[in-house]
Amino acid sequence: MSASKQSYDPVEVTPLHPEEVARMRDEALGAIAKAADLDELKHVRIAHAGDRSPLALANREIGALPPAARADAGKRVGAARAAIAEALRARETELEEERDRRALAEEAVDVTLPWDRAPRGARHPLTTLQERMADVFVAMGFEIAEGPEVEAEWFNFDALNFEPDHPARTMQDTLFVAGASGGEDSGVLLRTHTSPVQVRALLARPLPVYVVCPGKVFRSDEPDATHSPVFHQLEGLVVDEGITMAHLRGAIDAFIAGMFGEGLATRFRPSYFPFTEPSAEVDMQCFACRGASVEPGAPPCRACKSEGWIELGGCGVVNPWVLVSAGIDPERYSGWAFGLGVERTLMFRHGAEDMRDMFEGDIRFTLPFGMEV
Ligand code: FA5
Repeated sequence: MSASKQSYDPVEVTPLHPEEVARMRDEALGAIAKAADLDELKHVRIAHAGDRSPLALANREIGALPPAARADAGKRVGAARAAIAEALRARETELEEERDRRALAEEAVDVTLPWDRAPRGARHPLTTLQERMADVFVAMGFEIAEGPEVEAEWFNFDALNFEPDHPARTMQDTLFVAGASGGEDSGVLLRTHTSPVQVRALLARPLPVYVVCPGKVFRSDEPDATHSPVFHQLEGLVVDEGITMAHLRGAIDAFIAGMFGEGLATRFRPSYFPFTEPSAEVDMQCFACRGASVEPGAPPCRACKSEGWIELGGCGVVNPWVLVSAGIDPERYSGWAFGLGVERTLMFRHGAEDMRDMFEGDIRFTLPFGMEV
């Protein structure tokens, strides 16, 4: 800093020498020209035109000059600062234009490209799983059979050996289609399982019959985490000569290997269905923990709720009365059948906690299953 005006020492005001002012100006102009973008220019502005820049500091020295020298020095410094300000303005305009040009090029939209008005849809995970389950049997030589969702009571119950007073026939379990009188005596209902397709297939096809039937079924169940009033089943039916429960076990094992991989055990637990005798509930060893989660201290398993086994559905040897209903000689032919729940399979196969997510239509549930069309 300079001393008082009276004791002016020319050595201390070197910054005001014409060469020095010119050097500071040229240095600033060089830095401005070199600034590659607006950010860099901002730093150059602070360094060469800010309050602490060399020329601003030199400007403060003017007061320390003898009065005769002040005007000259003031002009020099003023001209240098004006040149710098002008160069900053010009470079800023240039860099702004360059930035805008780049943004326009980078964000350019080709309005001639083809586009989809609506996002592409995909099949529901239940549909693809149902097909995959059926495919395992198709690969073993089974055919796909179908039947109506609005079904005759005879196919849904009578032909399957349900007694006239069986509780499943009441409105508590079954959704009847109102008859002319408006009551439940129309003889028409929403099928409660895919088993009526057994009888339809036996009536429509020549023997032997090897079919699977995927389809929608209806029950007057309250929706909760593991129940839905509308759900899907995969029915399987074989009727041929010499068929036993051993063939059923083999087919179920092949299905599990096809869907979940080799080496998982199965077990049959005694059960009751009017249309199979003997009947069983079929369980598979948990594919996630392979039964290990039942061991004391083992980490819990979400797939089987640490039970080690997963319930797949019902099955059994076709009751001879069903064969008789379809006009087949039970002395010559025998068969087996099973019925698996597709929603429950999706739940344990993919760790879905709540069945309601499957039909509430929120794509946050379906998207992780992929966009298979
Ligand atoms: C039956 O429906 C028999 N027709 C299965 C059968 C076929 C047995 C052939 C023997 C021979 P069940 O009512 O247990 O059985 O249902 C079979 C499967 O459907 C169950 O294991 C379960 O996975 C599924 N299921 C049953 N009720 C519901 C429901 N409300 N919501 C979702 N899934 C269900």
